Amino acid sequence: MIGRLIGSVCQRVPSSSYRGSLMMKPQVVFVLGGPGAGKGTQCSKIVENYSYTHLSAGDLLRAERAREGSEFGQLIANYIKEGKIVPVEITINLLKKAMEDTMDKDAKKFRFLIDGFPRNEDNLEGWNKVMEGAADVKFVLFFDCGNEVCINRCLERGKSSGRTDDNRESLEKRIQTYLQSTRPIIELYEKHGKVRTIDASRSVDEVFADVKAILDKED
Ligand code: UP5
Ligand code: MG
Repeated sequence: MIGRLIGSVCQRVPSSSYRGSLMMKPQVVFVLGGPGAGKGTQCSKIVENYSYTHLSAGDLLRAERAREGSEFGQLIANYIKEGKIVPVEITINLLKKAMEDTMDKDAKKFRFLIDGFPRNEDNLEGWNKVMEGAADVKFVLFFDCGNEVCINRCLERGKSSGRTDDNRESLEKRIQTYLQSTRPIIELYEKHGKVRTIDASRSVDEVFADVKAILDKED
C-alpha cells in the first residue's frame, strides 16, 4: 500500500498545469531527519547561498497555533507537545498557502525547501492529493543523526527556545514518532533513488560542505 504512494510523487507533468498559468511549477526538496538533526540550521544556510525559499512545516504549525482565532490552535498545541503528527489537512493547507504567497509576490521564487514534511503516510497521501501535478519533488535531503545527539541538541536548545516540546518527555515521544512513522517514508524515497543522505552528527560547517556538494551536483 505505502509503496504505491511514491510513484505518483515522482511523475512529471507539464508545468503549465500549475494554477493554469505560465508560472513555473514549484520545484521541491523535502528536508527530513530526526528532531534536532539540524534541518532548520542547514536550510537557513542553503537560503543564504542558493535561490531556495525555506518552509518549515513545524514553524508554520507553530504560527497557526499562535494565530488569534485559529480553530486548530489547541489541537496543534496538543499534538506538538505529545510529539504526534498533526492531521495532514491542516499542514498541507498551510504549506500550499505559503508556496502560493511566495510565488504570488515573486514568480521567480519557485524553488522550495520543505522542512520536516512528509513525516508519515498520512502526510504523503495528503501531499499527493493536493499537490500532485502542481509541484515536482526533486529529491529528499536526509540529515542522518543518532538519537542521543538529537536529544542532547534539543535539550540544550530547550534552555532558551521556549519550545513546548524541547523537554525530555516530549523528545522521547518525538524520537519514537520519527522512528516509527518518518523513517519508513525516507526508506520509501530511498527505494526510488530519491534520497541524498548526509551525516548530520558533525559540525554545522562540515554538514553544510556536504549539502553544498549535493546541491551543486543537482542544480
Ligand atoms: N545544531 C544544529 N546543527 C548542529 C550541528 N551540526 N552541531 C551542533 N549543534 C547543531 O537544530 C536543533 C539544535 O541543534 C539547535 O539549537 C541548533 O543550533 C543545534 P535545528 O536546526 O533546529 O534542528 P531541526 O532538525 O530543525 O530540529 P527541530 O526540533 O526543528 O526538528 P523537529 O523535526 O522535531 O521539529 P519540527 O519543528 O519540524 O516539528 C515539531 C512538531 O511539529 C513535530 O513533532 C510534530 O508534532 C509537528 N509537525 C507535524 O505534525 N507535521 C509536520 O509536517 C511538521 C511538524
Ligand atoms: Mg526545525
